[in-house]
Amino acid sequence: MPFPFDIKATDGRARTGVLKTARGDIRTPAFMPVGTAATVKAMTVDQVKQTGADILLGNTYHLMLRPGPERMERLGGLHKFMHWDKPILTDSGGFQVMSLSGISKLTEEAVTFSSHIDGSKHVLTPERSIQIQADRLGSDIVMQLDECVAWPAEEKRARQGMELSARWAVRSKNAFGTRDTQALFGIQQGSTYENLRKESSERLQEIGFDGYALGGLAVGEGHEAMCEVLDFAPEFLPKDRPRYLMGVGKPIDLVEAVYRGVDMFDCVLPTRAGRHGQAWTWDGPVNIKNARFAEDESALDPMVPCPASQDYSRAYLHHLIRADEILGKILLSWHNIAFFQALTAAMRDAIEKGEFEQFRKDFRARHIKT
Ligand code: PRF
Repeated sequence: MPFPFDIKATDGRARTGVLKTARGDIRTPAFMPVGTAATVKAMTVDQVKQTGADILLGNTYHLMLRPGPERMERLGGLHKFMHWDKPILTDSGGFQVMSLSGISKLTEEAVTFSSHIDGSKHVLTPERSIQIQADRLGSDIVMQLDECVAWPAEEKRARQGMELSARWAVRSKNAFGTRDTQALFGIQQGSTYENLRKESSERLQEIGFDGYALGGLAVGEGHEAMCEVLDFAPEFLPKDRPRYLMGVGKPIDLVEAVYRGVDMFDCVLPTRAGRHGQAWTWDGPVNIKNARFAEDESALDPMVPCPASQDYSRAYLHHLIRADEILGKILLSWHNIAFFQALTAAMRDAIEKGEFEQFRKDFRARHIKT
């Protein structure tokens, strides 16, 4: 294994640990800010670092279209390009093809799609995705190419996607080989079906990965249905390797997934919501555009260790967002990323103290408005 994963404490199914990479430690549970186009939107890497983020997520799909993988390699790779020296995990591209690109064609061999930027045609095979992530971008954690089946899916369709993903897992592993300073994660699929999630996990473990992701969730099934899948799906994966729930989620999703044994997350929510004037706090989401903040001189959250959360009044943020000022988007993105980092830090702390059950109860009581 290139990266040791030391589990420091467990509390029920929840765990806290450290994934040790060549570019630094990742404390789990971990939230990875999304840096789709070689930038965490509206933030400098120094700001992102200040929030306590140990790792960023990058996207094969976006970077292969612009600036292009070979150019990126000539420029020294993604870390150097964006001036981020900590770990980067890259997603493999298939999911973004399905959600963003024009007409796409999926075969046993590859996914063919047209760019959402200029309509140009591109092909992504499991092997090409590995090459782009590992060799061109220089990603620390590489994801296999998979197929995320839309929800709802009949069992037959869900099985197809799971089986294709399992065959692509073999090809991804063969293309990746074994490396000392880079890790490869497999992706469990199977929609909401327990038997498929189990079979998917078995097939992935036979191949052997450095970590395992749960894909195909948060695709419209809703919080309760996702939790029902998480009641069984993480348990099928090895206890001694990190488990990553892809594209999730809201703070309550993170808490409930950690409760069920998940270690890593990524989501555009904090930055995207921030750009639209939504601030996430311990008391739930707040729409800063709301008239009730027009003369509110309190900070967003004095307890979140971030200048954006402590140093500016809600009245000022309200004004900036209403006036569509760039600084409004910057400050709310910064605060939201800092809040998500504060949340994962608080979960790690609660697990270490053996108090996660109480943390979860308190969090729900305070965060969810009835
Ligand atoms: N597969 C990949 N990336 C993803 C997903 C998936 O299933 C999801 C689903 N929430 C988000 N990002 N490769």
